[in-house]
Amino acid sequence: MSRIRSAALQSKVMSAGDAAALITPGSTVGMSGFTGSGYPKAVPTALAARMEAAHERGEAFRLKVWTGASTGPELDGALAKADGIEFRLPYNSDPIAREKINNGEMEYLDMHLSQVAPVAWQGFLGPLDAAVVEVSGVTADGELIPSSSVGNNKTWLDRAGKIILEVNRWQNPALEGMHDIYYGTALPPARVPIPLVRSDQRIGQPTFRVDPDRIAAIVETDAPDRNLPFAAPDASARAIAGHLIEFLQHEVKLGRIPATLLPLQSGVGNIANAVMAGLNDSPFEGLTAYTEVLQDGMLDMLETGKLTVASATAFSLSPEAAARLNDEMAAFRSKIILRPQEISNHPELIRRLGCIAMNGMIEADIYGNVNSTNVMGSRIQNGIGGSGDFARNAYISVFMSPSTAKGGKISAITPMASHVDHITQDVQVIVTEQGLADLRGLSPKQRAKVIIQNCGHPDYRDALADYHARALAGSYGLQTPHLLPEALSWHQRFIETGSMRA
Ligand code: 0RQ
Repeated sequence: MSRIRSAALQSKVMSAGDAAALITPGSTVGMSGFTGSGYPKAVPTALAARMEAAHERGEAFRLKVWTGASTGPELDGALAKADGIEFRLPYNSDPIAREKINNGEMEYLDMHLSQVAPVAWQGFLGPLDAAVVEVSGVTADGELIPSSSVGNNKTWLDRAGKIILEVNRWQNPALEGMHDIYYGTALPPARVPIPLVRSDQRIGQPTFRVDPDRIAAIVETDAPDRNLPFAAPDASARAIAGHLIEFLQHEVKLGRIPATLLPLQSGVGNIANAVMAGLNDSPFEGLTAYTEVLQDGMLDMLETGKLTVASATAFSLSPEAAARLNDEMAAFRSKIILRPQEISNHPELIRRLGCIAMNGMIEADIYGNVNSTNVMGSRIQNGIGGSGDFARNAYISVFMSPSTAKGGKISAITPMASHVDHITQDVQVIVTEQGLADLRGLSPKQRAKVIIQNCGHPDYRDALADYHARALAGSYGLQTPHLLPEALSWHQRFIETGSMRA
């Protein structure tokens, strides 16, 4: 049975190739997609083929591409490979696109994910010529049933000159009713409080509204989301999870947070997943999540009942977990709410709910400034994603990483961060497999002692302590002591010798 229940819209169905031909070189296109979920699959692939053909004829064909966050190989991978992206926002984790960005062949604006929709409305990014949005169905009265991510789709659908829909039959029909699309946002001075006070609250409607006259094409697809499998938690990830859970238990014991904790936000990746696995085995009960993406660990916790509700903007599941969710979507629907990313990541709501934010990092310096994005200060890994939205506004903001990277050749704790995404004021707890540094209420010099002692790897700890001691003796000022010619020398040594070790 067709997923397009509106007879009027059935007439707009065409092939991916014909739909792709509606997008002209140089235009700005807003696409759906958040992690490997809910991104369009057929039209970008057809677009990449058109780009390659144009380039062979010696014609230019590149686009400015906006999305929710990262997407899949059929979108970022295919377009980057075709050399078809001139400008990309707000997040990328595709390896081909990453290479192009780091080679200077693609412009990339790495943004706080909560700010993308409001910034698009402000208008300085220029017009949005087209939207290519995956949905899981169209209702009889022409409203759109969102897919496995919401991202910025509401904004793309509201603002794009023309709309191309991919209606993906692979998405579970039981997704219908899971989403909460809030239509009450506005730019100042018309902006009003967002009436959400609990993670499990619905404040919007389950579908996107759209003017059917603006829909230029509908492409029917049957293609899976492609997310990467998670590595099983290794010893280091388990140790990080252990330190963090012990810390949370201690906070509960002291009465600083309730026994059900506060709404959890967890980043993506191996360590974040290990923390969720650890929480699933912990004595905590009745937990809630107000987060950006829902990954395997949270799905497990929803299944065991440890987690009563999870609010997010997208699924970020391994293929096995996605299959499990798909099998039991109807049962999960009452426990999961997917919202636009301007709501899932909204500073007002994160501050009100008092989220416990737990995100990965590339490096932290001895004063607790955190680099989430730029390796050796200049090579982008992914992007800031939602980490800034959550870290600044959280009740407790935690950053975690193994204490070394690249087989021990890089220390994740450095004298000075080579790039700063999260200033020391936004970083309250740092955790490595070595231990946890609770930085709340500490001055920079006090922070340095705790970070070096608790989080530094033994191979680098003495060198960190030595740097700090010499900085205390020779710094221009003593608030945040540094020896400037030496502060980034560990990074320079890595670039020159392949190791930070002296
Ligand atoms: O690279 O794959 O080439 O080996 O970074 O590192 O250790 O697997 O850890 O998957 O948790 O990612 C910060 C990148 C950590 C992630 C970051 C290299 C390392 C490896 C991955 P390889 P790990 P994770 C909300 C939260 C920003 C967005 C965010 C991230 C690769 O957490 O992108 O927080 N965060 N979103 O080798 C050089 C170092 C390194 C390093 C790690 N110090 N130097 N390379 N790596 N540390 C969710 C969303 O926004 C969707």
